[in-house]
Amino acid sequence: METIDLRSDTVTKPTAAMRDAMYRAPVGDDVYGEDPTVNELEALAAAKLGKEAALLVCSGTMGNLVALLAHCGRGDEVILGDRSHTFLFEQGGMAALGGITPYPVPNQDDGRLRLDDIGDAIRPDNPHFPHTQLVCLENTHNMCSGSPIPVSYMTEVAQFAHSRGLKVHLDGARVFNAAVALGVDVRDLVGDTDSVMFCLSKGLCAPVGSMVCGSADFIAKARRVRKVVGGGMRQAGIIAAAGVVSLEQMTDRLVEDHVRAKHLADGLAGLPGMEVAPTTTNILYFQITDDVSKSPAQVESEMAEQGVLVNSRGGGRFRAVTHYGIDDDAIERTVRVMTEVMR
Ligand code: TLP
Repeated sequence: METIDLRSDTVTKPTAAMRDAMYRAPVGDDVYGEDPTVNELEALAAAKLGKEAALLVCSGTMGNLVALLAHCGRGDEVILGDRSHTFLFEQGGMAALGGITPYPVPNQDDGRLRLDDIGDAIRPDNPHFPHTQLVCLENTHNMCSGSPIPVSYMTEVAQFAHSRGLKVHLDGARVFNAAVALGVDVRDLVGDTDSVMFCLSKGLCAPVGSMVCGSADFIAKARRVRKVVGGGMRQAGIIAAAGVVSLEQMTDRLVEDHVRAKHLADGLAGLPGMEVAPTTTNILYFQITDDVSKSPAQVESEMAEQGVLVNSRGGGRFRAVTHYGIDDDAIERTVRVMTEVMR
């Protein structure tokens, strides 16, 4: 029995086309700027995102950190969501390594930050306060049901931030999921942001890697920062080759993952003791209600015994993420297993 791994889209393995491209990739020393495959990937990513330049980094966490360190100096402050990945799950790297303070404001259930909350968080020019430098958004929003945030909102926040002298960084780990779900070109979604990080190694199936995109000047700074955090990779074309396949072949198919997440949501919605959050991308949250006699840990282990893995988020809340390794049969089997476990 094959395991159905719904813990994350990070579990995706490289496709046959990726392995082939990795095998054949021409490589060189990227710290000298001499890896042709890395250069190709960076040019492709910049063009896809509509930015002047792009930089390959090891991970999403490194990409966000590099972007923040390039935008901000020590003592600066960043406004971001209280449920954002950067605030919750990146070890406070901006503070630990960069002397940057996070100023969290409430994420609404669809992942947005209220403009008033952003406005209230901007520090006046006063020696008691740090300098506010940056607003960070996340799209799709991982902890807010994988919500895609529309172009109009992205523009509204960017215009507001820019009018107050702030820059905007987007944690777009799953920005292609957002673009596909909204039916827009990813360029339009990120057009008003000053920098974007997106991941190759989630739904796009590459084994390693994320990209930071922005103006040529910004990426030149980010390249320096990447080196000091140990991200100067040498023959990284082996990794970049898979990323090229991600961008050329794997973006449009993300819609299949969204349809399957919706099927899973529909299948789980009728089960007793289960509350299912709405989903429009590949991330689905569900909650085991208090009246269920089994503990969340028991539910999780009974599912695992039957070969279905999900991510436990505490308090009976679970996350299931669809991806390239999950087909229609896997969704049907998951619903069958959950029906049995919840009986
Ligand atoms: N998210 C992972 C875990 O860390 C939770 C996942 O399984 O969803 N931004 C967002 C919005 C993310 O969801 C993640 C990873 C990152 C950044 C960090 O990317 P990596 O894992 O490549 O450092």
